[in-house]
Amino acid sequence: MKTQVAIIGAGPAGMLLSEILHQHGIDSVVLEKHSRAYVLDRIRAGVLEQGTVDLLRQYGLGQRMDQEGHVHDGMKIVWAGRETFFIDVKKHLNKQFMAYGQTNIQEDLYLAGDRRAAKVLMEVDNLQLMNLTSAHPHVTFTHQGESMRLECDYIAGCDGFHGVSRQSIPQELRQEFEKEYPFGWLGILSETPPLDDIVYANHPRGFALASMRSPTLSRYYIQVPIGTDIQEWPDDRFWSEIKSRFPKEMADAMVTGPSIEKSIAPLRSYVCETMRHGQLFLAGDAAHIVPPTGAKGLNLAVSDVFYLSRALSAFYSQGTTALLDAYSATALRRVWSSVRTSWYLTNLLHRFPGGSDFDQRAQENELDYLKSSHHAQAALAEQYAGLPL
Ligand code: FAS
Ligand code: PHB
Repeated sequence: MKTQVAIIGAGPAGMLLSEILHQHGIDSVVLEKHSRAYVLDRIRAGVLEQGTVDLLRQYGLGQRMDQEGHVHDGMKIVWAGRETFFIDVKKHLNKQFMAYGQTNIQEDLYLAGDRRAAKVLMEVDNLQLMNLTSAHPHVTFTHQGESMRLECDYIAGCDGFHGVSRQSIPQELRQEFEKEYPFGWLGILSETPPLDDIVYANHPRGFALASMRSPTLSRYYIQVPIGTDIQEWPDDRFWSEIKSRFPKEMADAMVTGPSIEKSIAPLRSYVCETMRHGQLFLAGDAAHIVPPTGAKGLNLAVSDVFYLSRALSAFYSQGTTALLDAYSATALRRVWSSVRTSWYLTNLLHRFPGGSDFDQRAQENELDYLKSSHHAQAALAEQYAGLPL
């Protein structure tokens, strides 16, 4: 097989890149480890920055999002059950953000791929990236029991944190930055009407978050200790706990119901510097992980794809490699901005086991400053809404 760009991974990064390259007349083949059903079964992100929304609309991928998504002017922060304030993104930046599930985006991307008969091979195995520093790299893999070889000009590593692409960069060329947080998020999806706003809660019992996927689908999270066994959290216990972490009027407004999905995600940050090795370019979780506190993971995957697709389009249309050569530095600048914002919000809103009384007072003062300062709220609004691409 031969193509211009081999894309490893059919998650949001891989499928969005394939779609944008196609619209710029660039051929690609997408190679995915799992089945489409498996990929669609994963419940993940829910909040889209304005830049992500604009990019999806620009490439004709926003119709269902605009019909079913929920546009927000800002998000609420509640603190120890008493102080509530609204980070008004619309007022400060004249921007909004969209609540629309990653699962829906994934479905929209697969359907767009089907409409153009995209070359997406699912359930490939034993995938290896070869000759990355030559002008003619290739990928070997097995598919439906057959050994295959895909010749290409470039490889986009969109295979997530546990993929093979980042591991194909020699260790000595990778500078890696990691931070593990001492807690996780227990999340549920329920077919119940959500609260009107996305609400982040800092409470002595721990962090909590109220979000949504549609007017009839709610997404809630609570901070839980590392190593929590999900079997210890039947629905009744979850609902009682999350209500205890919100002010009474919000807790009373929460409509409870059976969970249709329940999972625990660890919180960590990771950044791989460099995002390029020879003809291999990393995009999305393959290169970086952020805690979901800032709703940045999926949006970072989209910004990587924006920069990489722009660079590949410049190469194939004008023969210039300047944007390809600048890709890693350009993408990493935005990655670190989102990593820092996610780190700031995670420290602001969670209760750290073993945290000192000093840490607690400093956190409370930060919340008090944020509540009372127009400038502090504008700065957070700018970061939460997403910096310009
Ligand atoms: P993905 O991991 O989504 O996709 C990578 C794809 O590559 C997968 O389909 C995988 O099967 C495939 N793959 C892996 N190895 C391969 C191989 N060797 N060969 C071929 N294919 C291979 N972000 C938010 O903004 N908000 C959230 O609330 C949020 N919650 C999350 C919860 C969980 C449990 C996880 C894991 C992540 C969450 N994220 C969240 C982040 C998430 O949305 C990612 O940022 C997003 O999926 C990134 O997309 P991709 O880079 O495409 O990676
Ligand atoms: C979600 O709706 O899943 C969500 C919202 C905001 C976050 C993280 C996750 O910060």
